[in-house]
Amino acid sequence: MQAITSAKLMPDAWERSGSHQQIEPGDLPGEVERVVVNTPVFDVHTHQYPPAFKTLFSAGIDDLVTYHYLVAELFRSSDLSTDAFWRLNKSEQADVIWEALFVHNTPVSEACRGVVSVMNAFGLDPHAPTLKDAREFFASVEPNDHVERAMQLAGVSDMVMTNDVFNDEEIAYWESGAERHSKLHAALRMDPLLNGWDKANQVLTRRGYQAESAVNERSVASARRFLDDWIQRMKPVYMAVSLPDTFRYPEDSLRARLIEEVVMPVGREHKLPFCMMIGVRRAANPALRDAGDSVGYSDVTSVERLCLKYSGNRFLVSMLSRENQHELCVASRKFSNLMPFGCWWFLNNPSIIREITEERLEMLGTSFIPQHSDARILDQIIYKWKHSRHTITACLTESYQALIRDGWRISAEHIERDVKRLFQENFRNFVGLPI
Ligand code: RAT
Ligand code: ZN
Repeated sequence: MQAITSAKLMPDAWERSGSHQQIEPGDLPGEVERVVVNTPVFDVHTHQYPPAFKTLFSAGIDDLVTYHYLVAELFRSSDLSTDAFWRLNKSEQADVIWEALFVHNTPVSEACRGVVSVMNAFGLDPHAPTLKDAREFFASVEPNDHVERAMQLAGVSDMVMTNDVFNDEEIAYWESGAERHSKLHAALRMDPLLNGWDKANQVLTRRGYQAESAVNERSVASARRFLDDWIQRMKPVYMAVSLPDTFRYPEDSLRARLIEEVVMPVGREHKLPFCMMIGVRRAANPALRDAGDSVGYSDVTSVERLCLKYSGNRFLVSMLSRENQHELCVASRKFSNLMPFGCWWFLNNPSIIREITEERLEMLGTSFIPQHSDARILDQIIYKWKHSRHTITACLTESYQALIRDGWRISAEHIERDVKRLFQENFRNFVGLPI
């Protein structure tokens, strides 16, 4: 009795929300779509660079059509040998792919459909027999304007880059003070450090950070100093690595020692989350180069052990295998220092995004980061976000419909709050950027 009386005195969630504009069930899909389409997104993992990083800046039709996802698809629809393909220059490669995948076949795959979507966004004809007009169009676009236009068309407010501190070409731009872009945030990527210490220690030594093949005191001190210096220079929003499906923690390995003695302390000191993308089997077919990587089932208990032992560190985690997604949701329910993000690479297909996003909504509410674009070519943000928004709208609509069936009244303010959290706030809070 007591409980009922006090419950009546409390304003209910509806009144607390300050909104009285209940959405009629028939209007719900349109309303969710309106909010999802109009809420700018923080793209938490891309391979973008500012135009001032000239050779690394990638945009336009030849880059789009030679995207490594499409290179892999070419060899399923063409007799050309990989050797012959790699002997062609980029425009010739694009012509071959265009002919095979867009002229002689219907471009129904996700990566092909992406090119169609981008061409339409710029008023180009995806039925064109050649790439001539598209080339002329992109040649006329000024790179800085191109970045602004692509971000605006994609509804992207900010992007996180992938900044490989072991890549000599990239670090030359940083050292020369090449102009940055205020909406392109750095991410300190360190794959060689954790996946190939045998070479990484030589790079460190060559750059003046004396390291040895053993992970001893001297190597650890140098590696930490190296990261400190690059954090100072890049001001990254997180440190990142991609890891193979065989990644285990704890284990008796150089990688585990480097994580414990270098990455974790540096992360705590600089308050930087550690982003782990787990499950890639590099060079499954080396002849395909960048397109030759594959996927493997990984171990989520290793992630849990890290989250438990390093409760003062934060972990952004994406896993490549579809079979790992449910376990990653369960792990995220146990550890608030774990933030699952995105539908990575081979998962970035509508059918799988749908499944993963529904699973996450059911198990984590709105406390996750639904997607990242992984865009390597600037224009890809347009299609990747258009496609993801379409699927996220469907998932959210279904969640709200279920909630309405259970007696909840939904308002535009609820939807706006949720989408803002998913598209901006979860990431900003996790990495410590202002909302
Ligand atoms: O999705 C991709 O383009 C992959 O080749 C990788 O870049 C992956 O996303 C990574 O960051 O390692
Ligand atoms: Zn990536």
